[in-house]
Amino acid sequence: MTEIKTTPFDDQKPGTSGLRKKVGIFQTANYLENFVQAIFDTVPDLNGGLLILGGDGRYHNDVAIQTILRIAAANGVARVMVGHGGILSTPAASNMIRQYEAVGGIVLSASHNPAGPDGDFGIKFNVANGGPASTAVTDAIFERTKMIDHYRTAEGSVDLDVIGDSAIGDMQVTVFDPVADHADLMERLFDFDAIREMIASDLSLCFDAMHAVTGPYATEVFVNRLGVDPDGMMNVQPLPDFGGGHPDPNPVYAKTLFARMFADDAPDFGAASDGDGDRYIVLGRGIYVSPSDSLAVITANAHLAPAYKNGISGVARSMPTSRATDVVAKAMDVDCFETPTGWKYFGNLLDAGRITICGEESAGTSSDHVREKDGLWAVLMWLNILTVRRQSVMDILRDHWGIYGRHYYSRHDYEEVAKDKAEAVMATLRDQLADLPGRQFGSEVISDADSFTYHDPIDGSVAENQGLRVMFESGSRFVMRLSGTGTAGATLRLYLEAYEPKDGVHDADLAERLAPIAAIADEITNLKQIVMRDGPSLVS
Ligand code: VG1
Ligand code: CO
Repeated sequence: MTEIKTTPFDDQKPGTSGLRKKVGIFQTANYLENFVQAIFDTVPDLNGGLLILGGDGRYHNDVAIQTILRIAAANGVARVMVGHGGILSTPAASNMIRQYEAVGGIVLSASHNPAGPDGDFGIKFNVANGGPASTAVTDAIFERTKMIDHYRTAEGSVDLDVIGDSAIGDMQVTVFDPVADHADLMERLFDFDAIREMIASDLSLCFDAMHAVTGPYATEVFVNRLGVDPDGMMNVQPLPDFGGGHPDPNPVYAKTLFARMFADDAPDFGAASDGDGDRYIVLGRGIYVSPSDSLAVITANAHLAPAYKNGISGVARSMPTSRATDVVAKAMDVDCFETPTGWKYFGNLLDAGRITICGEESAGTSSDHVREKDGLWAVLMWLNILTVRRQSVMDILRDHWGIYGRHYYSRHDYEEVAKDKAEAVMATLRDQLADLPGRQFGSEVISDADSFTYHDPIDGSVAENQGLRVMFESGSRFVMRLSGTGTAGATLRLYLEAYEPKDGVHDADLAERLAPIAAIADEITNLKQIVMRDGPSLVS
């Protein structure tokens, strides 16, 4: 064991989902080392314990894993379990931590952000429940990075391509195949026999893994266990640069899948996942299911899947996620919690058994089977629902809107704008919040406006400044917040939502239906003028 002198970096504060920076920053001498040592300093239980380690396979993954293994050995970790080839999806990591009772896990991912030498890299620490560390823990790690003056490291490395046991110093290293455990878990939750039968008889399916981590997991589940024709599987080979693509499953970046699902000979069902396998999208023939709607449909239908047949204890959604799920929860008479953006805020509710299902507008949905969002889980949940209802995706959505009404929903991202400009937009809105209620814009009257504060009902912690909300009497809403996952400039997110009651018009054009709310948001915040853009750079 050697102690290496180092000096702090001042920018190691984790964001919504870990520390994310350009690859070049992570390649700076001691940058990764400092952050990893700060984790070990903050979580002393890792000494003598089991650590789960892996990443989404992006560029620099393998190098970073060897560095972390050496630091782990020097900090007294008893055993590390690493995904084969250093690859581990985020939901599989969460499952491994729980299944093998690890003290925690380190997941290397920048999720949907592009990869490669000029792309992004990220590191996230998950705790013993399998979920992302709470803000209290990430704040403590950040404090530690500001005063770090040395890190510990050992000699050695491990061949990540060979499954089996080896060692670095006294630390045992096990390279394992993570795919089977996750597939087994899915098989315990869903009715694979019924899904296999439906796929064999009357459901055509295609799945796009976007050259990211989900490929092997999806192949095992869909092809090997459910009999899907391999022709339906797209981009299943994980690549360090994601094939030059952008593994963010949305209408813009999953263009090929969208084209396929909107073609005349489209399959019945389409889905995709993101860089680290925690997000998903679902499409039917000629229809894209908005992630907020997907959460609501899953909430209303989860009891159709074996593991959820006794109902759900409650549900939670992140604040900017549409309120479609709230309407379902009310009808089912279960609690619906509204949490800040980021999966870490669901952990306490899941651990306490207050919720069974939770999700975000950004295409993450999951349940209490792990403590991360789980893309494949959500896709399988849809398939399980289809086996029972025997309807098209489009008919399921139409039925849903006919019962609960429709929340037209869209997110407008203004990416890579100057930080001061993005902050000026937020300040413009924040300064008006108190005066907005009662004001009329066209046919819309504002009922409420605030800055979202979350009071965790389990541990009493408070999270302030989690986004600005403007609510209308019609049930419509817009929300504005700054992204906490970007690596260049600031990304301003504008979330638009318009409510149409159950007997209203459910097949209007999405952009047209939301245009009045977008115009009001722009008028109040002066957004386009301040950031000097004609419109968003990404609509999802
Ligand atoms: C985004 C999403 C958020 C998600 C987070 C991590 O955060 O909005 O819902 O939890 O990414 O997802 P932000 O702060 O940029 O809005 V992932 O798939 O990158 O682990
Ligand atoms: Co992700």
